Amino acid sequence: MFDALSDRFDAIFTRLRGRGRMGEPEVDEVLREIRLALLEADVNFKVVKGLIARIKEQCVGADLSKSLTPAQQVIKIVHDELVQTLGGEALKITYASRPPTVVLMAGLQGSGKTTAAAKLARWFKQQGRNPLLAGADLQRPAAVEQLRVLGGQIDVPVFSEASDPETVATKSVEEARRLGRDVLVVDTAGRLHVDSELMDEMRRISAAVEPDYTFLVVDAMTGQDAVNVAESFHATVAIDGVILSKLDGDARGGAALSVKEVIGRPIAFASVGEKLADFETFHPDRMAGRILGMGDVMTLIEKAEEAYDADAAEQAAAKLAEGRLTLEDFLEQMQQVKKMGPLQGIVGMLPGIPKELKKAEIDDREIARVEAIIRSMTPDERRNPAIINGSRRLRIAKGSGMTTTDVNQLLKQFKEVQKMMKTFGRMPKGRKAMRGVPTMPGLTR
Ligand SMILES: Nc1nc2c(ncn2[C@@H]2O[C@H](COP(=O)(O)OP(=O)(O)OP(=O)(O)O)[C@@H](O)[C@H]2O)c(=O)[nH]1
Ligand SMILES: [Mg+2]
Repeated sequence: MFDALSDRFDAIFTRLRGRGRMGEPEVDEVLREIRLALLEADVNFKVVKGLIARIKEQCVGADLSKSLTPAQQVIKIVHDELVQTLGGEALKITYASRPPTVVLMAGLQGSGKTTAAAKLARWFKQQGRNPLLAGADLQRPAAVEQLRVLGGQIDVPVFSEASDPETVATKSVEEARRLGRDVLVVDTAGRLHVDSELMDEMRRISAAVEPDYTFLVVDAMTGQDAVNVAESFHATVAIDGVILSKLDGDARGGAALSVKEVIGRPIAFASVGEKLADFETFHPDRMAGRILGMGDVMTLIEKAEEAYDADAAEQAAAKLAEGRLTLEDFLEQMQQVKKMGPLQGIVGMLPGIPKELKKAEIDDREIARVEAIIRSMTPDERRNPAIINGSRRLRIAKGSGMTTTDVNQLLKQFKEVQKMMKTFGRMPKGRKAMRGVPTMPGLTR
């Protein structure tokens, strides 16, 4: 998502950096390019118009002609304005003083409501809450079952019954109180289009549960219609926040980004895949950074911390500092990296990584091969690779189904990592910033 837009900005900024002083004509030219890039990414034209006007106003106010690095200044202005357009700060949930905190899901058919309801429940669990899911989509017989399956995966109970959506919603609040559940996420039925039937149902459910938050799930692939849909829902049930779903798709996505500006409610969460863990708080600054090609270090670190065992990290760090990294550690690190999900996702978030590398296929199978080789070694060999002679090499190659060249290559690679780690080890010890961020053996090739 946003790849095309990100590429465009990359090109614009690269050209911009080559510039010296800038007057109004030069600024206008850059703004024209930015405007076009946004429109091509399907950002709503009214949103683009406002954004460009604000950027221009600031560029002029900044008196770029006197600035030593006008390019940097322009980039910063564009960045800050984009952050504002995306909602400024990330949404913080305020929990109801009298539980449960009720969250109502709204959205068109297939937008990802049910999936997002379960993802949200998982997220609340991670926040130390005790959620209950309610299935108030009684349109499709399979809808409640779908929710139950998802609830089962995250160990969150699901309440529903064969009556009507309003009754289910009302009873689910009572059920949450009875079970001592402090958050209630209510899934609702969607329609293909916004129609009076859907709006009536939403209005009735909303009146029945008096939600603390009504989240509108918007499929990032829907294009300009997303803006109209958001306006209709907002007029009916007062949306508190937007959940952008399917951000992992390859649509241009700009329309979804316009929703905040149009209804004046923030994007609260981003759904970035089909797995229940593919869900994150939406951070406007990080998203702006990602779009403008500045990487997304914070999300990366959060992801790493979530997946990475802190103790193992500290032990590994201590070994690194002493230059005692063994192939066993190497293997362990690799498994940790694997836990973080497809490498490509992570590499894309790193700042300063050349575009070509971001696009390059980073092959998880490569990691599997390295793993196979290390697993075919004896513990002694893993700890002290120097003892691996010709016959051992042959045995390891056979055992792992690889060639001796593969084994040699890995050993050479490991030596390089070891050397690199020794350099790291000379850095002051206990650097907090390094904690939880594993080194990535798969990337040292
Ligand atoms: N790739 C991807 N697929 C998603 C995402 N969110 C949902 N999906 C998929 O989109 C499809 C529809 O999702 P649902 O959660 O069932 O959508 P819904 O809004 O509840 O649909 P209705 O109940 O029919 O209105 C499912 O196949 C999901 O797996 C996402 O973030 N990324
Ligand atoms: Mg559903």
